[in-house]
Amino acid sequence: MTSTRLTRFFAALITGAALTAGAVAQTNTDLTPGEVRKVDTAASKLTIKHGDIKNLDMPAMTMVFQVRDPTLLAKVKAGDAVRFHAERGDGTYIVTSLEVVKK
Ligand SMILES: [Cu+2]
Repeated sequence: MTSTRLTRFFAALITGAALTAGAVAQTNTDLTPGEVRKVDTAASKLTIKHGDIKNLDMPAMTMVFQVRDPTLLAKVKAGDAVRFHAERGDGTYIVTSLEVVKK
């Protein structure tokens, strides 16, 4: 590798790392409506009563999700209406993005 190619390689690596958190949401941005039932900050988990999740082929239900980015938990509390995106992973379901629906 020339030094220029090496530089590009590392630039790509850094960019890739920065994008990892949002990458899934970028390729599939389906947002599902839901209502937060419980926020478990210690375990980085959210209980959400959710509508149909098209990308997971899941009907409406109330269930526990793992949260990829624990800082998301600071934005919500029980009773909040939200829209979120979830992915399958590590034998569980992971919320990858979340926004509070303003009333
Ligand atoms: Cu579910």
